[in-house]
Amino acid sequence: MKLYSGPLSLFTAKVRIALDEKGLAVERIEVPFSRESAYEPKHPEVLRINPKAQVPVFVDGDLELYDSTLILEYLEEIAPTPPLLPGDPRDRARVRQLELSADEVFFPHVWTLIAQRFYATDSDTADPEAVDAALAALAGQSRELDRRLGDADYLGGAYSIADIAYGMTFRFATQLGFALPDDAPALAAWLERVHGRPAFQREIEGENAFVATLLSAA
Ligand SMILES: N[C@@H](CCC(=O)N[C@@H](CS)C(=O)NCC(=O)O)C(=O)O
Repeated sequence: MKLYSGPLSLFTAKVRIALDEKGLAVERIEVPFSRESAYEPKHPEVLRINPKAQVPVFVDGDLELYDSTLILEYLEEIAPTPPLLPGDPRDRARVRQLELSADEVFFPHVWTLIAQRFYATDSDTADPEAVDAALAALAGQSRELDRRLGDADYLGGAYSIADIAYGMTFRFATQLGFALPDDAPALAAWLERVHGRPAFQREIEGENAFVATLLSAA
């Protein structure tokens, strides 16, 4: 199995963590990435396999897959233990919905922070109003997640792909200056629990090492 992987790609990180949680070994091919050129030039295999030209791309023999959500589904099918989806169909659907909302409802505001605070570093391109709106939206969604968690340890009851997706997305948000609201204590405890998992720790160490190389090259 092969994973075309972006060193700082949040969506690839979801796959890296799921592989680690399941104890699956893959050949990892890092695609070009820099702060100046982002994902250019594109890796030729990524261009060939993914019409969206994005990572992650996953290859298992003659199966070629793109999109982190679909890759996570496939990993669950081929390696159901330890499970990252619940057994009950209604609970599975809820977890899938949460995983999708991490990518499509929460992440777009994190993307604003990435665009504004990681890529657009000069005052001509920076848009402080967009940043304020993104931070407010993230705070609102954080409070909803806090209410949803209540006394539960994980978003879907047991640890799942929803925790992987939100756990990584919150990491990017907090790295880029988002602070969890003070009135979301269950969420803060959840984030600490998720980030404390060995698979998250290894992912975070790898990302920190890559960021250190970016900073030392700057
Ligand atoms: N929905 C896709 C999103 C993938 C995505 O946005 N990948 C980013 C890196 S995190 C990428 O390759 N960006 C380069 C580009 O869009 O040109 C997934 O879940 O895999």
